[in-house]
Amino acid sequence: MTDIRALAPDWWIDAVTYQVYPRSFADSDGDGTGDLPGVTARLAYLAELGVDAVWLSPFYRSPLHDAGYDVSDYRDVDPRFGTLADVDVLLARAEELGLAVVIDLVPNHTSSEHPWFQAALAAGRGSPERARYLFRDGRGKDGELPPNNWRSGFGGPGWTRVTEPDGSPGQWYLHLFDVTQPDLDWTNPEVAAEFEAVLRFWLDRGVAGFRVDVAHGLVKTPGLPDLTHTREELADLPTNAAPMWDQDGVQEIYTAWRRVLDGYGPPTRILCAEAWVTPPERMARYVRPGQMHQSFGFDFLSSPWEPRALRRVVDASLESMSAVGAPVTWVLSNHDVVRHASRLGFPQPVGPAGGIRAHDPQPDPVLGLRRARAATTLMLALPGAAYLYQGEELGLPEHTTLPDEVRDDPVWLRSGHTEAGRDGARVPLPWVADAPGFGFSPTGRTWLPQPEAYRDHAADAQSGVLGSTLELYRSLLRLRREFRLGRGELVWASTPRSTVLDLRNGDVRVVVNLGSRPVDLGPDADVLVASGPLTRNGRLPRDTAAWLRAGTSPRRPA
Ligand code: TEU
Repeated sequence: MTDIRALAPDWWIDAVTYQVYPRSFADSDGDGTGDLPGVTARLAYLAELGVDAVWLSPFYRSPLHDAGYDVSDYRDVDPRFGTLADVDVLLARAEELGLAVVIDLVPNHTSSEHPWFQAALAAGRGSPERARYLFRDGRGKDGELPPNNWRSGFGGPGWTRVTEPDGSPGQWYLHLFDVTQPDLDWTNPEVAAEFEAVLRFWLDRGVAGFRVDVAHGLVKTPGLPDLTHTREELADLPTNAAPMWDQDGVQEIYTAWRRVLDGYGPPTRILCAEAWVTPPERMARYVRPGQMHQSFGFDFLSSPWEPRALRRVVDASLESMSAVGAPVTWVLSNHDVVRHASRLGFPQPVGPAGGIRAHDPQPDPVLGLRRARAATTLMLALPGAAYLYQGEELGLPEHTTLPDEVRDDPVWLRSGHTEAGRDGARVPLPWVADAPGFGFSPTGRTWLPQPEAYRDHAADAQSGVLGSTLELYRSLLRLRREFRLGRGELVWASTPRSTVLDLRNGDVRVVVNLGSRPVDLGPDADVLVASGPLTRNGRLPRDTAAWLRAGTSPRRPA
């Protein structure tokens, strides 16, 4: 089994973790779907990029109705992604390269093809098999109405009625996501015991931790009461105003998991919460002492490209996390949101969700990439940990013109084809500009078509090219490590109302120009790295960020 003892004991505090979405990272066997041997073959690229860890999105056995977030066997690999032996090879290679490997854990729901759910269907009402999930009788005269008014996050009702073994119309089961993702009942000790065993199964194999899917959803308000707020009201309320999200009991589950993980360290095996929770003080509850280690800072990801908003989010994130002694975990992109090189390419701020279709207003790719590079340059200068999403180091835009008929995200289906969904962020990566499928697979097959624009973004077209996004990321990661920025402390030099963010982290000064005019960096500015070229007279253009050696004289306050 893999030995990860070479990692620093507290490697995760300032780690930069690269999210691999296995289906779309690299395909080794030519079937057009990425796989684990494909990942292993490219781990050296990630080590060279300069990240500390890799997070793998699910590769478990799954019917892939939600791209693997519908798990039918938590202890096996889906044949499309490889085998358990491939996991071992991957972990061994990662260890050689000094990379920690974090895997995805999906505890809120299983696949409807999981043996537990199949057994629940067969066993009928009132059985212990049903008690692992949230089966309820319907309302109405004959139980023909769902037990409550909850909706699925993907669209449509949150409940589906089953046919009982005798053929009669039966109970309903809850699914906060797709119909093929029945929610587990976390008040059932059998569920808790099973997941502790799953944790151990993977920890024993040598993983360095888990990203916990929908970490804020496992506990529901007892009695499953109706949701009494409208969508519009909920937008302004704390997340826990909804009876299915961020309920108080949820942290008890993680306290128990933490004990399991602590039995394996050092180095620390981590838990990272995927919890879309506001306000930040509630989010901080997930990373109090004795609970999880990290929780994605989605407020930063969701912030408009606007100086005051960014500063507020950065401050609020640092404050709320430091109050519980946890680092902030910064992130700008993942497989669920519009890639930041496109999200930031609209003149008006747009939210991270939804997806973009061919007939929608299109982002400006030049503006988007320029801002994305500046945003990453800011993010990687901030104290704490950070996550990168595969392809962002290539400056990849979202695929915004995917033909509707190839869309695979259940969001597209369940929203009644009103929301594009997340496929545009999940397109196979371009590795080689002049190869079929841009080198994603040896046959050129790709499970989603790649846009022609990906040619210019191919890794081989950027490697060694001065000014490329790939080289920018490499420089940022090298300098971040050298100056220990993840362990530093942020001190603002600019005023809160300034259109320029000017801050200091240890020996590095960071300037981000969000105003309209180029900014003078001072007479002896020593620029370590910049997200884009400076003007001819050495000024920092709009939507550009730079790291400078601190100590150079400050610019006139903006
Ligand atoms: O996402 C959970 C989540 O809370 C949502 O933001 C989700 O992205 C949104 O509803 C999409 O419109 C996690 C995974 O990251 C996502 O890929 C899965 O689909 C989801 O859980 C269900 O497992």
